Amino acid sequence: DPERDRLLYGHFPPNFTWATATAAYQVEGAWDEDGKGPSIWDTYSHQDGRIYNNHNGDVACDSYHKINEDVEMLKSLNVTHYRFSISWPRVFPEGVPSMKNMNEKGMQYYQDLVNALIAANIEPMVTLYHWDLPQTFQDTGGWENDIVAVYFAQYADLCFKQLGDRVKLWITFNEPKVVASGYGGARKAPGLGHQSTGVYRVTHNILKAHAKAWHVYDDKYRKNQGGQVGITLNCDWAIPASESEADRDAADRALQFGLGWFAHPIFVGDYPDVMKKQVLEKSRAQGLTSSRLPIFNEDEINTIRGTADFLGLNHYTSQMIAHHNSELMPSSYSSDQDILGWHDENWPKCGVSWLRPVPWGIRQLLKWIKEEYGDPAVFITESGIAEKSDVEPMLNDTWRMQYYTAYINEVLKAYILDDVDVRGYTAWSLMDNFEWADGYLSRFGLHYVDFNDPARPRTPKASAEIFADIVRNNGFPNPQILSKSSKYLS
Ligand code: GBH
Repeated sequence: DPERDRLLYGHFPPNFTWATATAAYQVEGAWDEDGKGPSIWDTYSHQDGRIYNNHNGDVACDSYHKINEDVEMLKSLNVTHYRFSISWPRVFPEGVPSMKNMNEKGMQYYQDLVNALIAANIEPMVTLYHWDLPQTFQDTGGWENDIVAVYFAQYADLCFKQLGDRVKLWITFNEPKVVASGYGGARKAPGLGHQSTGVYRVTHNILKAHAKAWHVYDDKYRKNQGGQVGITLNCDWAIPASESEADRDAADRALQFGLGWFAHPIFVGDYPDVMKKQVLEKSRAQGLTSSRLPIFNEDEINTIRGTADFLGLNHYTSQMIAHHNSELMPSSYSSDQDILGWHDENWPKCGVSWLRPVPWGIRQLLKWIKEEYGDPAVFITESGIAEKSDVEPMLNDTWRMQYYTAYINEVLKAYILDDVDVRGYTAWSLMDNFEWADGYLSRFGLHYVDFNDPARPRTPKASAEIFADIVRNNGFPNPQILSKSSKYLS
């Protein structure tokens, strides 16, 4: 690919969406203030040994009390949008949503945040679910219990009703794959080990919940509010380890299990064929009479198909993928795929082991999505890189400048050279925050946060200036008018 390592000068479309993202549990703090109910992440973080150094999100960045500070940071980055999430148990402490059950003070925080953003000419992009399920629902099975899908639609309905006059971009779920992993043995709430069946039941219900929420918007709000509702999926690009057919099929399976699991039901209808075949065959070989992957009936297939006005994509890294005959037992989402994935040793490292920058991977994935799902509108809803608190340089984060410059330039190639309908780019994250099982050890922010200081001061890292420069230029000006960011492209 001759374009791969070359810099492309050019601009994104005039209405391109530039954003940074956060999530409620990772930044808000105030975990039990003003009537907020506990979420599964409060419960999980408060258990001994779950999180690095037993950190938790009790205070986090204290964003619940720092609307002005957060908006000032956003202004300094020139962004057009801010992606944040609503904490379900902050607005409905018992989980069950109704106007009667609404926690006025909790909802007021989001009202104030939305108003402050709009006053600053920054549009909100709101995620309804970034992993913090009300604990009350977990006590009856959480996402493995299909009634939660019904409650989710009611929750979405009331959020549209309260905020939809000003919020025009809604994301139902952030990374359902990761939500499910919390039931399948990953270091995520609720921390269960229901690996081989739990993960599939969870996502089955999340797909139903997503579709219900989209239909609520479509039926009740779209006409008057005129917004869009999508879903955010995370996926690494999959590079076949060799030219062999087996490895190319394996890379395709990685994408079908990784992205197709959700994108296929939503953009095409039903789970990907290869996933249905693979899990059924494995299940039979294991002695089960039916597949561990649940089955959608015709009605469900039709209700879920077509329920995304856009695809949100969280993309950080790529993997080499080879075919691998997994052991039959124990069964898991991972072994169901019959693949082996790894990072090429030449890719640079960063502060988290799962992430190595491969800028050209984002362009390949965007092209794949365009072809596979009929050219949907795509917003990159997260992308970024981390340093480790104690080891790496904090403010002079040259490698983050390189990361954003190179990744965004590859997104530009997807737009200009491949004609991908990419609508926006979002940096993860506005500031360092509670990085789930890593606690405050891994830092993804464009702003440094001092977690030892009760005031949680925010300081721009060097990358903040470069990101703001790219945003101000809406891309990469031509060689005659070099932008600051261009020097990070070789
Ligand atoms: C995003 O997930 C999340 O949406 C965001 O909240 C988070 O802060 C951000 O990434 C940075 O991590 O530890 O080896 O088991 C990105 C997808 C999926 C990447 C789970 C890390 C765990 C790998 N993530 N994965 S490992």
